[in-house]
Amino acid sequence: MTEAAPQVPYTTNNHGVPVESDAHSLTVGPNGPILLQDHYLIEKMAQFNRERVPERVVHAKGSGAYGVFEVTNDVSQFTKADLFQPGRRTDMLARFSTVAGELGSPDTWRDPRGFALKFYTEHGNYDLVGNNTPIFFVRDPSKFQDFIRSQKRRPDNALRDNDMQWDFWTLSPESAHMVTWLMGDRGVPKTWRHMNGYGSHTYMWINGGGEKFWIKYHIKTDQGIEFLTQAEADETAGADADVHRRDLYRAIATGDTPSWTMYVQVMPFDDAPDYRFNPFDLTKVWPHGDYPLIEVGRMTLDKNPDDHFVHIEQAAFEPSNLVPGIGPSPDKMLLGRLFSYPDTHRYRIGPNYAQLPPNRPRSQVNSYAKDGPMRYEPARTGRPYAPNSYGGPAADVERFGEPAGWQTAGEMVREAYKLHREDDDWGQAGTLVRNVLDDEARERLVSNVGGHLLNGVSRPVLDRALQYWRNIDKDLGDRIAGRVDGG
Ligand code: HDE
Repeated sequence: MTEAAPQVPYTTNNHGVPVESDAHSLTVGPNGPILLQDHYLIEKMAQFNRERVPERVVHAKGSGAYGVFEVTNDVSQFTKADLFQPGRRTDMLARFSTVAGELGSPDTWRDPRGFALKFYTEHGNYDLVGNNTPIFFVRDPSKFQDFIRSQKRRPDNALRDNDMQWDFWTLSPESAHMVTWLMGDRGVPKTWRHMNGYGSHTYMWINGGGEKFWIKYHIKTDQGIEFLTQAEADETAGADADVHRRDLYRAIATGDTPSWTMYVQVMPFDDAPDYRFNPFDLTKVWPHGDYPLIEVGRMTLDKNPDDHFVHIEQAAFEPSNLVPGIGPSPDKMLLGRLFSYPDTHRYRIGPNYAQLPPNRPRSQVNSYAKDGPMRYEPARTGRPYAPNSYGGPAADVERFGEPAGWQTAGEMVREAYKLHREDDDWGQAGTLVRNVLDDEARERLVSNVGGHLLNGVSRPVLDRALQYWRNIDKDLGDRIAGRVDGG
């Protein structure tokens, strides 16, 4: 038996009992059979077999860090949310991710990036679960599962398949704006530090007087936007699949703390019905000329997790975590998401996931929930029901009783949104190509799309894809067709 050096603590099993060896199982003689009473060996093997929780069905590969959000402007006229009040500093957690790849997939695959934020506010957790894109591929939650399956692996050969991707996109023209965005420079950020985040959906803000506003979040990188070309991304995918994870960890560890400035666009509540676009359609942006950016505050990430699994893999973000002063909007995608996330957490992590370190509110939790697998926090009251006459919590209707709602009535239907006067599937995508991109960015877009289409997309999907790009912009579509036919 060797004795551990004095400064090293002795190994124990999971129950704190000192173990006899780190290296040798208990056998009958040095060559002999292993004994069932070697419960430490059994504990090691059994624990190992249970080390994984299911990976996220989307956004599996990612990483994140803790930080702080500081308010830098007075937006109290628009929201009473405590984290947005002047002078307030709120601890937070951020997680960045790719969407379609699995847990071990390269960080530099062309994909949107998740931009999930959790703010530990005085009134519980506020989660802003956005992407690095102000828009999305579809506008009805019923199409999300189909969309994701078209981006993931085929059931027969377990390969990703560009034909499948373009098949879905070209049969779903509402994807045009987002696909244009994805195929452009921002489809592969240089690092997570060099990309913007967006709330993407429209949300509601409510001020202290009960007045409501529609808002969109923009979280702009203070490091500047930088991207990788397709060639750089492909090379990096092989050289360092974890390049973005590594970059964020290194930056924070060396004190090069990244920060982002949060802005909102604010639309008066009554503008919505007659706005030129449907302001709740997730495939549309609100032009800044209509609703300019208003600064809110700065988020800085300054603390790496000491255990990735505990703090990042088990982090549970959910758009339904809305605090007083912030509400949802009639965006059908957002309303679908309000159900989906807590549901996946109960399956992926377990019903008491809210007690784990990254998810535990820093404010009081006076819920009546009790029991369930892995519960370790005692119930808050000896009488687990409301109302009770033994001092259990009671909803403060006076302060928090007003739902963040809007008026609605109508027949039950399964229909697309009613169109506003400038709503269509191609217009904003065309504006992006013509008015936002410069010549070089347009050329890279042609090259990225051409390369993608030449990689396994066959007729008739290919013909539809060329028409799709001509619908976005005739000239651009012709250039892509030239690339594909000449290729
Ligand atoms: Fe998600 N999404 N999503 N999503 N999403 C998940 O939740 C879902 C959508 C986003 O770092 C899942 O915990 C539905 C839009 C991020 O942990 C799942 C719909 C936007 C993350 C889920 C959408 C997002 C997720 C998988 C359509 C940007 C990673 C694991 C109605 C505005 C969060 C999980 C993290 C993760 C469902 C669409 C962003 C399955 C049903 C739009 C950043 O619940």
